[in-house]
Amino acid sequence: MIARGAGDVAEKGTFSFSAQQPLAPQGGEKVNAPFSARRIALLAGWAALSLAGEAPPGGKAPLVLDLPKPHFIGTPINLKSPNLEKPRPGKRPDLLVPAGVTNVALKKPVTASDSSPIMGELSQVTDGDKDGIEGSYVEIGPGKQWFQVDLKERCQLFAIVVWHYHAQARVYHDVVVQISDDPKFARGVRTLYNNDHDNSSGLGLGKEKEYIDNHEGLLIDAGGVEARYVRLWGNGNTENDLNHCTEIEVYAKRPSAK
Ligand SMILES: [Ca+2]
Ligand SMILES: [Ca+2]
Repeated sequence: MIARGAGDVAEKGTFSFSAQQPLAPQGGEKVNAPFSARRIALLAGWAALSLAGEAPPGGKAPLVLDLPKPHFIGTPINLKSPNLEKPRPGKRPDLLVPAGVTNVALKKPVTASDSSPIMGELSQVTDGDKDGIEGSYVEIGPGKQWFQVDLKERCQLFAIVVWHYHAQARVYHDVVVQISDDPKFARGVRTLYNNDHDNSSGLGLGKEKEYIDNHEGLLIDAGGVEARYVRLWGNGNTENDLNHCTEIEVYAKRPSAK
């Protein structure tokens, strides 16, 4: 039995699951699941370094994410989409970030191409709730749309994490993440991620693969670029043509922290 929601409008697809292995905690990340003692010690050690404001050896350490609970396991075998990535063997590779980065998107203002959500509120994109349950996502109109976060100041960005909706296995189409210092994205736009392989959204040909949204979210290496605004584009998903967002996190250094 698969949870339904997030704009389901028809019995469009049936998913089944071929593997039943529980998801293991990911390196550099924590989930609501048991930890090994060694792993807790590693995380505690890194937390102590962060609190002390000291860079670990090499100046960087794996980004530690507070991941929500998984809602499905295994590989959906009937989920078809062009340009879909192959199942990943093992854990997601760690993303190394400088000490002291924080989620500067938390509680920041959110706008969207559709200012009247069908379900939820735009503020839910940055409210810190990443759960894959009813009531934890905002739904906006069909087709090509965007969500945008105003960080309120120019920050140095190292990682962006996006959760669309993860109560059910689905693929969101034409995922493009851009940054700019212009709230209208008319100038100075840089694209950090684009999986629109056929340019159906008209933002340029994307080199990334489509992926199945899950509790891990999409982790994007921002590489230290500076910007005030982050925009997440989308163009429907494998269940319907609506657009959803559960949370956007932006791990960055504020100007005062440099
Ligand atoms: Ca949220
Ligand atoms: Ca496309």
